[in-house]
Amino acid sequence: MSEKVIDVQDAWRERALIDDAKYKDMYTASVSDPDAFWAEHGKRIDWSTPFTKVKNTSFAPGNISIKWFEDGKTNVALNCIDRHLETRGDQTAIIWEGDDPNESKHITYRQLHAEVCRMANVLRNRGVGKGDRVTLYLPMIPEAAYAMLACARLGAIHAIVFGGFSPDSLASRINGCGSKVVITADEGLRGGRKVPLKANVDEAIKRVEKDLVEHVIVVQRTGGNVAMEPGRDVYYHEAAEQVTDDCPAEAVDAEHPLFILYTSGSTGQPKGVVHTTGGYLVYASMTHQYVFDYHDGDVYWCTADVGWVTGHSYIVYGPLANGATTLMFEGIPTYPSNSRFWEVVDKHNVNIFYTAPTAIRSLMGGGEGPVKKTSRKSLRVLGSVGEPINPEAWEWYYNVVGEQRCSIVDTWWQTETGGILITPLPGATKLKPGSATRPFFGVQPVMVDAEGKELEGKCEGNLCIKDSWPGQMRTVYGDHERFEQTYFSTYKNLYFTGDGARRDDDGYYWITGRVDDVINVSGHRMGTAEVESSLVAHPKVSEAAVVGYPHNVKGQGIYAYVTLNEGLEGDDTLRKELVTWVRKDIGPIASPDLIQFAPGLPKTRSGKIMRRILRKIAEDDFGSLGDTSTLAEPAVVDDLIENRQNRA
Ligand code: 6R9
Repeated sequence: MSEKVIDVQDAWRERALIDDAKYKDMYTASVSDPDAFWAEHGKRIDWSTPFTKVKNTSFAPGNISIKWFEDGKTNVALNCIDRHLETRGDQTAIIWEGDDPNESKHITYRQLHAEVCRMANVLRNRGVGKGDRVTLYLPMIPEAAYAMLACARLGAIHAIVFGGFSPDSLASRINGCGSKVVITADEGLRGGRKVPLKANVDEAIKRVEKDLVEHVIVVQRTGGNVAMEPGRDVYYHEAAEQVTDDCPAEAVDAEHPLFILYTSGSTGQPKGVVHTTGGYLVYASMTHQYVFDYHDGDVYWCTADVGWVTGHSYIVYGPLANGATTLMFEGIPTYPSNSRFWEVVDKHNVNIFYTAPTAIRSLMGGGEGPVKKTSRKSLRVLGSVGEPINPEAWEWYYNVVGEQRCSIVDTWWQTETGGILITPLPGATKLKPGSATRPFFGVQPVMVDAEGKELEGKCEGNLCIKDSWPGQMRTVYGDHERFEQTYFSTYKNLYFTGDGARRDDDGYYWITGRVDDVINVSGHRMGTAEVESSLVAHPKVSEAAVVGYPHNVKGQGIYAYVTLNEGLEGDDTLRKELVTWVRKDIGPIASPDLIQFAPGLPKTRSGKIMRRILRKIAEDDFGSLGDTSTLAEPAVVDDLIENRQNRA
């Protein structure tokens, strides 16, 4: 709990789009008359048919309905590409930096237009049109952005699956949204290692509904030898030779879906979060401009992967809608050395840099040397996203990376929110290390206690949002009831974020992390239920309970309590077997860090696992287990403590 306050520096304020007075004025306007505010800011994108209606939203029980700009028509690709051609056709839209430091290229807006049109024509020739779902399973190569924008151009809906997910996870997502077309690459390349993407797609397709996937389009990245199924699979470069680079953009309704992105929740399998066209683009572009204080000519770099929402909103859609130069990085922060991020900053004169606390913490481990040997003079704004940033990492980012010259924006948001909701603005907000500070325009955070009572002033509780903003998700794909249940049933008339937070005397928010059964591992969301169901599917496992525990680099690690079938003994070999099992089943990001074999789990008399106790033991903080009187068998707790795996 750092009480340090860092004032807005004159240099930040002088060049900034928004200063404190302007923030206050605009914020007040945005919440007192949202219709007028968003009617004005809705014009930041081009509309084929202008909207006359602005906000039409309801969080009322039984009637959750979110619509913005609903009678307007537009197209995201037109906004991200075509409208810039006249003024900035020759400006770089995307700087691509390969995994290998000797490989990079610049793609102008004019080139982007041609590439996206080609990709759209390749899709169109395979029957893809408005409303069709297309699954993307791609590495961080420009074709990932082309494919997203090509779908948008046709009014098709992309569903990106992060390249680190297993064939099984990919299969359930292809099935879930019913994609007839999959776009992938032969292999990915990260940190000098190859990722067998096409082979994974082949495995996945064996597990999806028969005959669902009609076409697999394969971008050649490494040139590796991959199996190609005649009639189904085609190399992208071959298909692209057959088409022109001219493709009309389909004007769609503001509420037409742009993409589906699967994300983990506290129960069941991942949900398909649906984002639509108009409101999403207005919100993504506006937050990108103001939060990063983006000015024409700036070079902006977000290190996320397009497989996550941050890549959608802040590598592709927000920046390109603003006519920005956005850098796309294929590699990892530690390859070929710990200096890589900063070398890339110098190579491309990056002004705005946006990454995750886990990356900062892992680089901190390597000391200041690898940072200091680079210049970083071009940097002006440093962003953080994905998990709470601890004050030590914040200070290192500020002092060492930014040399106290750059403002830090700790941006809190979620897949569901489409864009940043709580954040400093560089020219407006005094900073407190570890705090995401204040709400963005139109966002009304509300703190509630466990009973749903609204808390006033300084407090600690559960973070909810009172009213809709244009970037909000609209539904869970194919399951609106689950949408209502997950986000609007816990507290009436409020969107519940799943996060806990504290609010201080200045009205600043300090996000403390998830209060539900979601763990955040290196900024990646994982549902404990998903890991548990993977573990219990192993033939030797009878029961499993998974919790998060504090991890120095990852933020949270995955701690699994596993009960084996009668008569079986756990050992390190079985531990490894279970880790491999989960990696294969879900993907490497779900690998348990610690596994404790537990003859019994602490349960209430009604059979509910008492996760609170399991969390405490996993945290190595068993002195304060709280009330254990409702346990069916109190003795299991002693065994759990004795054999705990995290002796911090
Ligand atoms: C954008 C993104 C969302 C969850 C969210 C929260 C955590 C994200 C944060 C943060 C503290 C920040 N989170 N940003 N916690 N400070 N600046 O990460 O989306 O993958 O859906 O994760 O991440 O717990 O609820 P997503």
